[in-house]
Amino acid sequence: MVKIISLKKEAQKEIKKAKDLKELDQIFKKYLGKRGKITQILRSLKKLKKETRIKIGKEANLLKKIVEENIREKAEKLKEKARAEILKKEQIDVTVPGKKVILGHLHPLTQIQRKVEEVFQSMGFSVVEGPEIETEWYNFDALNIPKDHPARDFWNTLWLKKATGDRRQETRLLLRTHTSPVQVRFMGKNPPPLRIIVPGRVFRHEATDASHEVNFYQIEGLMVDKNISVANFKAIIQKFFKKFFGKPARGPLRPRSEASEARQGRPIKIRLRPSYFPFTEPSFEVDMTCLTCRGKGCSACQRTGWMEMMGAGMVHPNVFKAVGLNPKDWQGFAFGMGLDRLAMMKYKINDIRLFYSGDLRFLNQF
Ligand code: FA5
Repeated sequence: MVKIISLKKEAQKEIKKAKDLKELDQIFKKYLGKRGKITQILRSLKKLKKETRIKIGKEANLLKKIVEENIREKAEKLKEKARAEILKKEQIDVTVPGKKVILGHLHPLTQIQRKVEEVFQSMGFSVVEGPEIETEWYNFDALNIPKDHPARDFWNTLWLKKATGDRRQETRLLLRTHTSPVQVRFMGKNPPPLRIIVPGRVFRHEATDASHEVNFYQIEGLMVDKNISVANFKAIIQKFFKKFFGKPARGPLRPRSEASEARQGRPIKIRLRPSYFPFTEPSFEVDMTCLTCRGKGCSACQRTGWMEMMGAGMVHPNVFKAVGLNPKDWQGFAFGMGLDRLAMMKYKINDIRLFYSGDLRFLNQF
């Protein structure tokens, strides 16, 4: 009897102390499991005399019921506590301010490229692309610049190493020095009439300064049809400049529109200068008033007040012949515009190298 009373106290103390269901399960096994303390008392009953067996049996069964009940109640409490803890963890405080997601934006040169594409597309031009690794033939020969022609010196070229002993490589490879090879690639596959622009990266092995980079972007333009003349080129390019500089750029550095420049007595001027390119005849260069200094002269325009924006001209008969077209049937104009320089003028940036600096203080302004 004494044993039963002390066992009850012992079990109840342990049940009260149990911190989780695992501990409670151990307690169950200790007292009520196969070899549990209470189970053993119940099993030993049969060895007792009838009178004692009835008395002890009654007490032991009562103890079993009480301990079972205590364990069940404690299990409920522990489960409830665990549920509350999970709920607490999963709680969402809708009033907590959200975390700010940092979004990037398009590079200013990409923004300018898209704007240029938009303007030319509105004038019926399609956007075409070509490879940055080009063959010597497309970059030079097909553009009427044969080997040993002095004009090859205009473009300081980055040549790619030939795989040694590779006889199959008939033509040398290079990093294209301009977007003009795409004129030939496109005309070779698409019969005129045609109007295309070709934006893309070009490479030159030359010293950098405020308006020259080793790696920069050009936009080639090509229009081929019957009866095309320099007048058509002038009209298209004037319209382009008007549309491109006419509207203020997005971003904090908004250049004044052509109209407002004109009101100030300082209109944006464009001039055509006679020039020479082996793949156009006649050839010219197009300059515009340097908007960084408004024509006064600065480091960006090499103190001339003018920024050279593009080379251009009427497609040379030899280029038409290289793609199997009869120059007597077709005429066209072509131009190669410096995209970086357009961006410099649009945003009044005085050094081309800023575009490639990766400096966020610069880039975040656009
Ligand atoms: C050419 O590259 C010719 N392919 C352009 C052309 C196309 C002429 C079609 C006729 C017909 P040029 O080397 O001048 O020409 O370059 C054209 C433009 O690219 C320049 O007017 C200038 O705006 C830009 N440019 C040239 N070199 C650099 C440089 N190192 N860094 C940044 N922009 C440059």
